[in-house]
Amino acid sequence: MSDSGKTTRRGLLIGIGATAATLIALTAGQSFGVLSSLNLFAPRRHGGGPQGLPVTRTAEQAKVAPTALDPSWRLRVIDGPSAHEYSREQLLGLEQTDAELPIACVEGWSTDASWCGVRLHDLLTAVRAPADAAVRLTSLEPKGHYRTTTMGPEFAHDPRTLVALEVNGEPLDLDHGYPARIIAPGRPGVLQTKWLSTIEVIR
Ligand SMILES: Nc1nc2c(c(=O)[nH]1)N[C@H]1C(S)=C(S)[C@@H](COP(=O)(O)O)O[C@H]1N2
Ligand SMILES: [Mo]
Repeated sequence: MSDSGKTTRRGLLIGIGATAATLIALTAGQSFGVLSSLNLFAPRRHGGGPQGLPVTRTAEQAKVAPTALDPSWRLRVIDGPSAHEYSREQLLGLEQTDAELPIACVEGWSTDASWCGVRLHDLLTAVRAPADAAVRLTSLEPKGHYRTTTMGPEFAHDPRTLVALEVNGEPLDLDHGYPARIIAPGRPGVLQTKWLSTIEVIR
């Protein structure tokens, strides 16, 4: 009985080891193909990035570091002729809201995080955007597939949709979208725009 118990346990451990190795091989192959390198792989591991959250595209890869760190950065919220500009400090001076929301990436990971920032709805109200307004979000990225996204009113006015300034109790890491990013419930990770530059009301 005890012998067969040991065998079973050993068999199980080998099984788990094999599964983990297969998973790593599959994940590495899927994400990087021939470009696979340990350096690139490390930050993408589940929970492996800064602030306990993976990173898909780093600030360096997106070439945003100089503009994102520039003290003259402003978030512009535009509705036709009505425009407001906010420094990060000014955004921090507005009412802050907490939201527990996941980032769910199509590459096969999803991680919960505690976000804090300004409700997108509040910023839209400040430019007198209608409650059914959709918005276009633009990143500081000079180019890239996720530089610009649009967001329908059901997300733009959700009370949990934030222009996030902090994650997990700390100012956003540069790789997570400093100085400000979008986080909204029920949206794929690709639409959670990092390094926000402009929010435009679509009329
Ligand atoms: N501007 C910009 N935002 C972006 C991306 C990007 O490449 N550029 N990648 C998206 C993808 S694919 C995901 S899954 C999430 C990941 O956010 P994180 O790196 O903070 O975990 O950011 C999204 N926001
Ligand atoms: Mo993603």
